[in-house]
Amino acid sequence: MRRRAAEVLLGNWTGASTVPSPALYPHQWSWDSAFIAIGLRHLSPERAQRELETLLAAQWDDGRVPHIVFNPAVPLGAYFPSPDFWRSSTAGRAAGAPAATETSGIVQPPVHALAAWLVHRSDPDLSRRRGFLERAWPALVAWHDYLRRCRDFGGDGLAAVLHPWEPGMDNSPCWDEPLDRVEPAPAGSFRRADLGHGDRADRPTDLDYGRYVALAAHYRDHGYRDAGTEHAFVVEDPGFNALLALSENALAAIAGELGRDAAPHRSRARRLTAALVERLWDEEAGLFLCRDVRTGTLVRDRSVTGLLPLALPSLPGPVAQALVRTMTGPHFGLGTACGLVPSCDLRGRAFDASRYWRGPAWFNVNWLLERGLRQHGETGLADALEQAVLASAGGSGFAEYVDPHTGQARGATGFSWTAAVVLDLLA
Ligand code: 9YW
Repeated sequence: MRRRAAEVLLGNWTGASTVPSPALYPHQWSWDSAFIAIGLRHLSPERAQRELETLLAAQWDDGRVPHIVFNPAVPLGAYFPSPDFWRSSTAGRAAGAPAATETSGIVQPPVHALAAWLVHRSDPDLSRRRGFLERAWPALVAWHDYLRRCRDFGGDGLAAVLHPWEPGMDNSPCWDEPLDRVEPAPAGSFRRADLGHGDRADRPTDLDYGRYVALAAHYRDHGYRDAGTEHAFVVEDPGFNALLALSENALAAIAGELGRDAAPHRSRARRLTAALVERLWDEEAGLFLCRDVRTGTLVRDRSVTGLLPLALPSLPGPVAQALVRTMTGPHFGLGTACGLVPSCDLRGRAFDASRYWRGPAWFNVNWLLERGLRQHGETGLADALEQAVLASAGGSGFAEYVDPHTGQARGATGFSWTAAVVLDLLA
């Protein structure tokens, strides 16, 4: 199993970073690289450091870490939206996009400080010799500062996402309502590349894509400015903010290693955790919900993003216990209907066992939940989930995602973060 996972991960290495999937996603993706580095550290701590360094080298001057760093050697038609759509080096100039590297202009969940800390710990001597944390520190701090300074649209200390690609769960049912306001780009105005590599039934719909394109084009046409631009889609996502809090804790640990002041980062992690509970916790649903900032209302759909705060060590005990009940109850079925936690409510109006983030189980998310369970003393459930992740990843050819009922592969196989979390669990 370890050998097969290593083959996947090393096979997807391009020389400076790792692609999520050679055919479907032939560039570098932000949160993929964080999970990849967490797995890669068990094969080559130096490569794991380089994975993160390559990503952080494409950071914008305003602090944002772009969701895609494009490989100039890959033909434009291989992935859509390609660099000529995002035009970061020109359209993103005022926001400080790099001049020599093409990137997207949106972001993904901030798992990077956590990844950097875990990578450091896998070989502290090498890390110190290469000055890995010392060099990553300013970039990681600027990244979190960007989210705090530019993305607090709700004014409550939580970071908001401006595009369904930003929380990393593209077609989650939670975005249906806020996306209703978005006029889709006309069908003939763009060409999807993803359908050449995946089953249409496993992917977002054309209507979804029309809206993704319209939102991204609007952001681009306003110079990727956050303030002073009318944004149709503004959402507070619990998973995104839980990962930010987790990464603030990691920054505190990194600060300790570097002899810097850890206190501000610890207190930010505490404040984020408190804001999550205050603003997004829903007692009746038994999980965190997303908030549509434009209307000020909570979105009622249950998504796995609402379970991710379980990864936070300082979550109040009763909240953690309620999350465990929800995870193992009829809506997510862990240990009964499902071996892995599905991406959304098994009983929800939109559940679809094949379609991307509307039902299938994903491995990065289950890795985070396994850590959360362990952290909150649920050893039996964590052990069972760990075994299920390993069996399901191995049995599906390291699939991108799986049918949560049958474990059957969906999307691409030989997927990097699936192999990476396997390596980490086996270590
Ligand atoms: C896209 C690369 C990315 C992941 C996202 C996933 C998908 C589609 O693939 O995004 O075109 O960016 O939803 O979480 O990072 O694996």
